[in-house]
Amino acid sequence: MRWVWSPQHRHHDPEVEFEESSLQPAFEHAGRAEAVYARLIADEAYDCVAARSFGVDVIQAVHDRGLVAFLERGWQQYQTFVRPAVHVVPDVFAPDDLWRGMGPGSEPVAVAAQAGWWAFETTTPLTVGTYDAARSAVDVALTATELVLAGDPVSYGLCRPPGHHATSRRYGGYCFFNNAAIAAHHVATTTGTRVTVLDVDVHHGNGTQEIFYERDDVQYVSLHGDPAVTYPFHVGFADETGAGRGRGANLNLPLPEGTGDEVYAHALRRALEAVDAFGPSLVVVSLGVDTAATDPIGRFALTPDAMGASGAAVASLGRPCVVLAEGGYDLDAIGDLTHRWLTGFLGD
Ligand code: Q9C
Ligand code: ZN
Repeated sequence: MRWVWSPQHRHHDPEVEFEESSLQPAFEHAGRAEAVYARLIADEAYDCVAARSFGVDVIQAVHDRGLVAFLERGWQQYQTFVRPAVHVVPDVFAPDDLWRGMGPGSEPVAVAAQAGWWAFETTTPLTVGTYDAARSAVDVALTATELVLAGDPVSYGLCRPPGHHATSRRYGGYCFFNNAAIAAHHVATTTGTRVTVLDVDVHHGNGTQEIFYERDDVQYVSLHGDPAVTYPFHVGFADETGAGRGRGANLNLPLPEGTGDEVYAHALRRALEAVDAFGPSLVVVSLGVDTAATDPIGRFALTPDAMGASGAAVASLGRPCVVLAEGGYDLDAIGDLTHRWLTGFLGD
C-alpha cells in the first residue's frame, strides 16, 4: 500500500489546550503523527510517498474564504494588535442570536474577537505554524486521493492536524481544514461520480456532515459516541438524515459509551450496507483510532484486533478507498492501531 505524509505537520505543535475548565497538556500534538510514521515506515509492505502541493483553491471550494484568510494571518495579527501569545485561543464567541437582525453579522473589526468568530470552541489553539501544517494535511489528503484516482485500490494519508470537526465556516475539535471533505468534494466534482465519507473516528464528524448535508453527490456515514454524552454534543444524532437534495444521504449511528468489538462490528455492517446502497465510485475513510479502549479521550472499548477486523470489513465493500487519519491520542498505541487497521484492509 502506498501512503502519504508531510513533515510540515510539525509546524503545528501546541503544548496546551483549554478544555473542561482547565489548561491541559495538548492531546493533539506533533508526536502523534511521528508515532504513526514510525510504525508504517518500519513495514516494507508500506511504500511512503511525499505529499505534493495543491493550491488554496481546493480548500476554498469547501471553506469560507474568510476562514482561510483568518487562519493564514490571524496568529500574526494577534501578536501585533492584541498581545504576544504562543497559543491564540478565542474568548468571545459569536452565536448568531447575539447579532442576527441587529448588527452586521460579519467578522469583528477587533483582532481580539476574530478567533471567536471563526472558532466554535476553545480546545484548538492557533500557533505560529498552524496554517502551514493545516495546508500540508490537505496536501497529504489530496496526494493520497490522486493515488487512488490513478488506480491504486487503496491509499493512506497521514493527515495532521485532523479535519472532520472543521465546518465550512468554523474551526475546532483540533481541526482547521476538513481534509476528508476537501478530498471527497474534489473527487465528486472532478469525476462527476458519487463519493462516500465513512467516518469511524469515535467523535462525530460534525464538519463533514455540515459540508455535505444538502448534497446528493456525497454521502456521509458515521459511527461514533452518542452526542448526548460525547463531543461534539450538538450534532451527530440518528435523526439527522440530510436535507433538500441531500435527504437520505446522511447516516449517523451513535453508540453508547463502553461500546465493545461485537456491538461495533454489527454497527459497521449496517454502515457498509448503506454505503453499498449509495453506490459510490470511491470511499474516503475518516480513520480515527480513538475508538480503542486505551484512548485517553474516547469512551469506546475496542481491542486492537477490532482495528484489523474493521479494515477488513471496509475492504469487503470492494470499492476504491482513500483512508485519512483523524483522531487517536494513545501515543503508545496509535502506530500499531493504524497499522492493524490498514493491514486488515489488505487482508494480511
Ligand atoms: N475531555 C478529534 O478526534 N474535546 N477531535 C474532548 C475530552 C475535544 C477530538 C474532551 C475532542 C476533539 C479529531
Ligand atoms: Zn476523534
